[in-house]
Amino acid sequence: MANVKLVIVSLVMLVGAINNAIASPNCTVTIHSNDQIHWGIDDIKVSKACETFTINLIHDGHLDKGVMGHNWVLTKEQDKEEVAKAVILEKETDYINDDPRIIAHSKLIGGGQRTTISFEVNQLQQGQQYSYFCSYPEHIGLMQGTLELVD
Ligand SMILES: [Cu+2]
Repeated sequence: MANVKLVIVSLVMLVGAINNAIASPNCTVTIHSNDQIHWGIDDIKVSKACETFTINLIHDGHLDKGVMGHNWVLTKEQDKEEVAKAVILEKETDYINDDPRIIAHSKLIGGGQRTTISFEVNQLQQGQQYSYFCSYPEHIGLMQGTLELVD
């Protein structure tokens, strides 16, 4: 009888574990970029259930970061234009400055490289529209997207 109870308890735990696996949110996005100033994703939804969110940025091209660099910069939608305009001047620091409106950013990479950036999800507010873009000069027009916090 004790064995039957043990089996039942084990089954209940197994079902619970499977449910958790199904319900657990995806807290990572992989973005591929290339030499054509393009990345294949223009909308990211971040689940409130994520503690941190991770972006894997991959540069599938061949050109050096000095001529075809890509990075991933996150701001509020309304801050995007001003932040992007200012960082274009920051060649020495790979087109990033210490503006507190930059919520998160990756490093600048060139062809054949990859980089990962993680940020705390509790910095984001629901109902707020966020934008991400590549801050390399002239890339924002083709390399940008929206990000929002969802249930
Ligand atoms: Cu770029």
